[in-house]
Amino acid sequence: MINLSFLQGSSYIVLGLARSGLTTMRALMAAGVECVAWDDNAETRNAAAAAGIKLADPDRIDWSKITALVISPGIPSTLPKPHAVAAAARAAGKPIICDIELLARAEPKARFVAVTGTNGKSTTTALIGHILHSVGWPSQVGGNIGRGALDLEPLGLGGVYVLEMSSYQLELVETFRANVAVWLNITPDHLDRHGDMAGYVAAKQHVFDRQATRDCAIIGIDDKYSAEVFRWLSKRRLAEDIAVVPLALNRVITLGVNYRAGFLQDGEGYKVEFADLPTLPGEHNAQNAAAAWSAVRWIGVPREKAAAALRTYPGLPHRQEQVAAVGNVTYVNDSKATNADATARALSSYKDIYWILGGQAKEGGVAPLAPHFNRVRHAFLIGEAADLFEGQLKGKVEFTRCGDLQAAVNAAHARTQAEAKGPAVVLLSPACASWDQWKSYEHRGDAFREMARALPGAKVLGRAE
Ligand code: UMA
Repeated sequence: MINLSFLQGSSYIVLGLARSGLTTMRALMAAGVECVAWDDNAETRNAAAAAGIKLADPDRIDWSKITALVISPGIPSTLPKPHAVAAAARAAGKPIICDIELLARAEPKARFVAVTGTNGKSTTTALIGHILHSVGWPSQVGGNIGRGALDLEPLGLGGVYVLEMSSYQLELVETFRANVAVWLNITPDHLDRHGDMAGYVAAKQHVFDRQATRDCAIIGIDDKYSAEVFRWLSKRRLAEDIAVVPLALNRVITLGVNYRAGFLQDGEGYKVEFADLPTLPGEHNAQNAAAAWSAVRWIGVPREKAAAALRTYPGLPHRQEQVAAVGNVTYVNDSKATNADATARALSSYKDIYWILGGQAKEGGVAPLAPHFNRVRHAFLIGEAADLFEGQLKGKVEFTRCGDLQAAVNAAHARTQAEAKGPAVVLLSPACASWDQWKSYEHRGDAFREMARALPGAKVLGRAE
């Protein structure tokens, strides 16, 4: 846990009591810092009170005595409508920050790597953490990837915090400075919280705030918004002496890293091949690897060691995670793919796909995935989106309406046993949120993993979750 005793004498309100808020309260309380908390969910509040957390009464907060509001990133402080406590904090002129700001203040001697982007940020964050761990570099991984920033261990001088940072968190820091800022890509997402695409880009762009001499900005430049941000960064590089490392798909770029599936080449011409790794399939993972490579090289990891560590990356659950094999058929859990863009990445990584999709559809459904339909042997529809997806697949991909995930796994198993000749993939990549039938994408992915491993003749692949 991060030591916050330097905050003694100040007073905080913590809003939201899930992963971020709970760890913040624990760290503040352990350090003897005055703090109270609130959560709109009564059950969560009661559980927190039972664990010794002092609750605030949101209608009776004396803001004159409060130093700052520490808000959970999932709670809006501006758009679409500020939470009442956030609005009150703003009216009282109090800062609204997140846990990562407190981590930055608590660890002024450590270095920080911040990873952002619409897709790939968890993999890149985990990959950087894996490489640093493999070479014995003192480091900790947290943030949006799932571990609250104040739950991490103190590192001090020489240590490196590797933080996945969402657009929400980037809007809630004041002094945080990323010594290495990684921007992977950007496509429309979370527009309700940022108003429009320009607002979303601006929020993510905060990852480069306060960067100064000897810091490094790593940026994927394959989409038009990111290419624009790269142009802005390039001007800044000259003015502020920041290293800027562009990453580009399959084209040679000076002072950058180019990549394609299973392969990257750095600005010095050094090539790293990691083809055939089940944990890093596809071009999108090559971008993640190129970003992680650039980050650890900047930190100081020798390139041979970084290359060796890329090859031992174990992968993350629910992201193209190989969970089981029945003969030649591999079962892949990509439950984290809750939008078409993420599913496109999975579809482009395999051939002969038996595709399980559906849930709560996002705008546009699976229409943007049409260029990948030729890789799909059969689709199995689940959840609320079945009507919409049926219309979008009709005449293009053979499909079966299955209702729920168990029925889809059974149907996919039966069909692959009957018709798959060579290697094939049963891919759960829903392109939908899970909430119509599951608590979360993790819940859905865990269920898929169990179902696949329970099939007759199944061999367990990957980690034993
Ligand atoms: N709550 C209220 N009032 C509200 C809304 C929520 O009291 O109006 C309460 C809820 O009852 C709940 C808590 O706030 O108890 C939830 O807060 P939260 O949504 O911030 O959830 P945490 O568990 O604290 O998780 C947050 C991040 N969540 C979001 O940004 C939505 C986690 O990212 C992050 O891993 C975690 O902090 C630790 O840093 C998740 C995420 O979905 C993975 N991120 C988005 C994404 O990746 O797309 C940005």
